[in-house]
Amino acid sequence: MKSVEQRWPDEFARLYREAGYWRGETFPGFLRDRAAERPDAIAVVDGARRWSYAELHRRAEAHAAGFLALGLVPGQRVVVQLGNIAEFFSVVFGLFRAGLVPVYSLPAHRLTEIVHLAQRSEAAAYIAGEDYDGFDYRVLARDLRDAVPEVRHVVIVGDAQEFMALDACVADTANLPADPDPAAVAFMQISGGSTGLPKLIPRTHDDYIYSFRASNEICSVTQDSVFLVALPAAHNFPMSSPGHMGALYAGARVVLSLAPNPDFTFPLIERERVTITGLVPPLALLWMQAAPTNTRDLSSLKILLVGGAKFIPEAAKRVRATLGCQLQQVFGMAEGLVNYTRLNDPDDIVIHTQGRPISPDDEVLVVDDQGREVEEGKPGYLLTRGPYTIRAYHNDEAANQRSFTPDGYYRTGDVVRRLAGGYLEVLGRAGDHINRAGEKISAEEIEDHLLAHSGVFDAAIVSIPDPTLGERSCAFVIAQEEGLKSSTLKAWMRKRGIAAFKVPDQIVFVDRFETTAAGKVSRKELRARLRGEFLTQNEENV
Ligand code: OOB
Repeated sequence: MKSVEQRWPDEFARLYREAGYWRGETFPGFLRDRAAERPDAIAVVDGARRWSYAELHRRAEAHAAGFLALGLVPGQRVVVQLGNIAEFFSVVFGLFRAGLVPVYSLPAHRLTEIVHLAQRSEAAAYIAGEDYDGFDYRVLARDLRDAVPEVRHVVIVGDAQEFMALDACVADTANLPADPDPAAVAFMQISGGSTGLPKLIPRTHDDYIYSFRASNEICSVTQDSVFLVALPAAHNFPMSSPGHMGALYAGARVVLSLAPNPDFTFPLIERERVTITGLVPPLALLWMQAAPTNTRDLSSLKILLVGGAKFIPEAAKRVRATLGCQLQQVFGMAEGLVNYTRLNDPDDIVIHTQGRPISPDDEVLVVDDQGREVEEGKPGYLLTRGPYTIRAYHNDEAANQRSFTPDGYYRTGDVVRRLAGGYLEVLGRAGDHINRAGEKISAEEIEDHLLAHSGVFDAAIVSIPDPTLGERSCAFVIAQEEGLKSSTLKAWMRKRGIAAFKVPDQIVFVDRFETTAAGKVSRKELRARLRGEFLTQNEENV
């Protein structure tokens, strides 16, 4: 079994420690501290359930012992697929405490993605809720166990049927091991990258805690804050910018919403006096649209973070007038680097830029095709390294070769302009992925799925601008089966067990892909041309 590591060269690690970014804190360590300092303060609100810091800590410890009693060994990976429920926190803090490494998947993921994550991480266990949003994860668990027998343990929150119930997964905490090493990998996030299947992003206690501790300062999160988790809790953005982890670090209150739309969130904001939350642009638009007819009291909301995809200036301008709160744009990535507009920035910066890096030691390069730095104000590819940006993906040599420079910069794949003061404006992507309401979809991954259908001769996926989603996916398909319909293909894709957001929004059948005279064309060029042709033909409809 490969161990999970994330290593910075010694001289960088030394610098990051000396500068006080890496302080040797751990997830279980800070939860224990908060539970000791403010045991009765409410940590997590889930519907009618309110867990204090003491309660969350007690549950996490009991589960940590329970997980180890199953036979799991510190260092092993556990795929976690939980929605926005309180147990998300007792489970992940239990895993942290036991030195086990959560691999965060999304509730939308289905068998194909979960199998991939389990295999790539060599997971020994899977933890999910009985159902969420109408989907039964016990069925997925059975299929997973058939496909990947190495996943020996399944723990289910709620009615576990033949599996182990989370409530029963508790044991005496007397023999718990010491807290994990702060330099060790605490968990793995998944990348929304451009190529192939999702990659695994190992984040350490030291680096991740730094990112949200510093985010708390930038977003003025204190123990009096109330953070609303409207987006899926397992996403990096609502987790750490400043996110639920930032909120728990501050000793603040985390309020969970089962869905991100105003019907769910506005009543929660009123009831819990929510002060801060984060949204992707399409949801921010939805909230702004709902605000004029809204009857709920949203006056407690002070800060709205918007990120995950480009928030257009016209929309950014309207946040304060419609929702009565201050906007902070956030441009981040699960691999590390996060940029924020600051609370005291002038409106012009807040509206037109995606912020500047968290850390004085975030190194940012904006380069041309030859890797040479471009002048300030000129577009280029964004490269970065720093105290919370990974140096490698887990167990993926090919991706590491592609995604990191020899001197350790991460190639973000984003095209940006650097402006005065280090502010960044995001202009687009170099790679071929679709940013669908903040969910990143790899064109290659979906093409591979389509090509697996016997009626498909060839397929290319492109992103099309969409007024609500920001971007939607469009598949160009050359059929080799008479009468193949897009509804059939979509239904077939859903049955293959992939996240619904990856099923193409639109399928266009074509006779052939025009190639150059030489007959050779890169997928990238092909996608660009198909997209261009689509946009010219459908100008008024996009
Ligand atoms: C966040 O993380 P990921 O890993 O799902 O996606 C990262 C990518 C970036 O490379 C960029 O292409 C895009 O999402 N992105 C934005 C953006 N924020 C992210 N593009 C334009 N404008 C923005 N404000 O999406 C994420 C992680 C932490 C905080 C915020 C977002």
